[in-house]
Amino acid sequence: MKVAIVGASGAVGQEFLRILAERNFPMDELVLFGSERSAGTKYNFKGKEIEVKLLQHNDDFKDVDIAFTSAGAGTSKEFAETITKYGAVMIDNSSAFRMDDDVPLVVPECNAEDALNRPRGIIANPNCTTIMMVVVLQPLEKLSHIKRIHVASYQSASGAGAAAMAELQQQYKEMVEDGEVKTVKKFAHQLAYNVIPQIDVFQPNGYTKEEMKMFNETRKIMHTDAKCSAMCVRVSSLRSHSESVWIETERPISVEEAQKAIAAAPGCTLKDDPATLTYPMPLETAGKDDVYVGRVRKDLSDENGLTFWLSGDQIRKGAALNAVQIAEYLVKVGNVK
Ligand code: 2RA
Repeated sequence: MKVAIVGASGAVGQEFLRILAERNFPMDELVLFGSERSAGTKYNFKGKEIEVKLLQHNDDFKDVDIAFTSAGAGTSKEFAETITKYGAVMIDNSSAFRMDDDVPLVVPECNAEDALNRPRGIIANPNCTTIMMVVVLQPLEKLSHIKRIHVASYQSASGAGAAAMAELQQQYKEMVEDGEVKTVKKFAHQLAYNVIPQIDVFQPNGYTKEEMKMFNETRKIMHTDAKCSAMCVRVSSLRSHSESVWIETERPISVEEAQKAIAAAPGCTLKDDPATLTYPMPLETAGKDDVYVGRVRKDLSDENGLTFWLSGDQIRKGAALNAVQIAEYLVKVGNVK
């Protein structure tokens, strides 16, 4: 088994290295690819130095079985043919192919089998905010069909990449040292000591692209007709996204039923005890694999409504971990090359 990481120097690329090592992913060789800026950089993987190769249109992917790509939608589109032409499975972290009919969009806890039907050799990894929400919606959908979803997100700097995380830290430093923020490049506005009610670009309907991803991707992953109305907000936490979710189900679900289903669901951890001020927070969920859920309660405005809070590491379950879990599923069912 030969595995490639495209975009090895990015926040998600670096997480791939850690997760593949931690989970002892079954492989004989790992190759790293990157842009001109990162080519030549060496990274340690299980005690061995691996040098990043320049991503080019050549035969470098001939023997590759699985390629994890995380270098932006433009690169994924440009290199998809080069990466897949000899049969490699491309598990793509960008938004390039997510809504294409001939590309499965997979969260293993929800629709692992969809990964087996990939006419173009590409499997898309969903948007981080969507991944974390559907992992929790899936066990609730089994209790009663979810008709409607409202969600407000609290997304950390990490969602915008490693440089954005560094910029947030720089902004806090500038505030302390100079009394004002001078560096504002990665976000539309200063993020330190602020929240920004915009993630990605605005669409003609007034929603942002991030918000429309939650609407469209949720339907594709869960094979559902549920409608999801989202408000996505960037907050000044460093890593791990959180979400406030309201659902309306066909029949009322009790808090106890929901808590039990969430606690038993793969990929979810219930952390819900108001008496001891126990609920998930990004500071604690950063670096963890599961999506953590708390504050489960009835929606006071809707008899069939339930509301809860979730928090999970956007770089892990929201990106690299989900992709590795897709690959683990393909290995398990013997469906790689
Ligand atoms: C963000 N969801 O947090 C995006 C990353 N895909 O910016």
